[in-house]
This record gives sequence, structure tokens and C-alpha cells, in this order.
Amino acid sequence: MILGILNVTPDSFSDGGLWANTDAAVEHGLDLVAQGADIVDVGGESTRPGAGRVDEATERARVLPVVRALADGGAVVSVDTTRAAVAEAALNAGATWINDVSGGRADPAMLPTLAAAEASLIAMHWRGHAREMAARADYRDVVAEVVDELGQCRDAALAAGIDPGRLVLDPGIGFAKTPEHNWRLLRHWGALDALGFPLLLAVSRKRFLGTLLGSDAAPRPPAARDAATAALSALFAARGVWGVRVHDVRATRDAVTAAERLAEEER
Ligand code: PMM
Repeated sequence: MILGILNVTPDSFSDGGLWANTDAAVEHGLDLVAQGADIVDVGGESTRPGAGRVDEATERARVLPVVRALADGGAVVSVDTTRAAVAEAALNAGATWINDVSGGRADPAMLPTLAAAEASLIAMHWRGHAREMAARADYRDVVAEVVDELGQCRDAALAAGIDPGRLVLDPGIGFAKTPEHNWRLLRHWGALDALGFPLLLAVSRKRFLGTLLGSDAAPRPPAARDAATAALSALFAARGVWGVRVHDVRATRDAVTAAERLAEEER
């Protein structure tokens, strides 16, 4: 599955401000579908490291009209939110997926709300909101701790009544993690299979790719990280990851198609 990213925000790290008005956002979302996105992931609150929270009314005003128009246009829509009330309104407006970067932890009403609505959930590994997360990038064994903490998220989601067939897990690359933590998680991705659920890889344009392609002091700018994003997405698609979440859908769709064709030949 390819999730195409649609940030309806003025301040997201790579596409902030580009799709901040409803018409531009809807047009871009439909374009992502035309480029090969299976799901359009609409976000109204930036989770970039250090970002402040937006209030609920602003988040709703950004997201809901876009969700409604995309769903009316036939797109499968996911909403990237940590607020249960925004999730509920988005589901009523036609979204079928909620992508919660806090894995249900930020808002205690989230998991019961999604269970009642029979929504599908992407639950990400999380250690705190954007302001706090850099200070929490502290692990003895990042792989074991992420597996353990994400397992607790999975258990909470199932205990709340979320259908196991509607749950996807994501280790949260770049969230409370240094570049070294991210690379370790990617290297030991197989350990996440022990969680027993489909997995999402979300590396698109992230800073650890910028520092890889440039330097710590002068990272490659976000929009010039798409080839590296497509390469990792293709490698992980060939290994059977459930989905990838990307900004540049066209490049990733082509890369994934070629990688899967080769994987088919090898079977
Ligand atoms: N990263 C961002 C936003 N939402 N959702 C999931 N499930 N996983 C992620 O890694 C993730 C996310 C930050 O990137 P963006 O600002 O480009 O959307």
C-alpha cells in the first residue's frame, strides 16, 4: 500500500504551506491518487520535531473539508491526528483510516472511539509530542524497547476492541529517535515481525536521509530526499512490508513496482 502524504499545514517540514488552502489540498490529494496512492493521509497538525500544538478547532477546519471532498471524489482517506474528536469527525466525513502518531496514547478517548466506529488504525511508536520528543531519544536497546512499547500499544488497541484485521503498526522512524536509532531499526526491522501485525515504513524526506546525503551541518533539503525515500520504500516493499508513507508517490510507485516484479521472479 502506498499512503500519499497530504499535509494541510503551514509548517510541516517538507511541504508546509504548499497545500494549506482547501482547494489546493483537494487537487493535490486527487493527484496523489492518480499517481498511484492507495490511501491519502491528510494531516492538519505538524509533528515536525519542536513544533507546537495547534488547537482542535484549527485542526478540524484544516482537515474536515479536505477529507469530505477527497472521499466524495472516491479516494480512500486516512487522517493523521492524535485527537479522538478530530478522528470521529473525520470518520463521519468519509475517512476510513486514522493514523495516530501517538498510537492512542495522546488522547484516552482515541482507542474506544475508533473501536466504536469500526475504523482502521495505524498506531505509531511514540514517546511524546513534538516539543518533547528529542529529549526522549534515549534507549539502551532501541530495537527491543520499540518492539516492547509498540507491543503495549497493540495490546491497548486490541483491549479497547479494535478489530485485529484493522490494525497496522509503525515504529515511528524519526520520532524520539536519532539517525543511529533509525538505521538500527531499519537494519533489525525483522524484529518487528514478532508483533504479529502488518507494518508501515514511513521514512519519506526525513532528516536522517538529509544528513546521509549531505552532512549534519548541511543536510540535503527535504524535497531532494525523494530518490533515497523511493530506494528504501522499494527495498522494504520487496521484503513484504504492508505499506509505505511518502510525499513523492509517483517515484515510489515506480520503484515499488520494479522491486516487486523482481521479488516475484525470485519466488
Ligand atoms: N511521520 C510524520 C507524520 N505522520 N505518521 C506515521 N504513521 N508515521 C510517521 O513516521 C509519520 C506520520 C512526519 O512527517 P510529515 O511531516 O512529512 O508528514
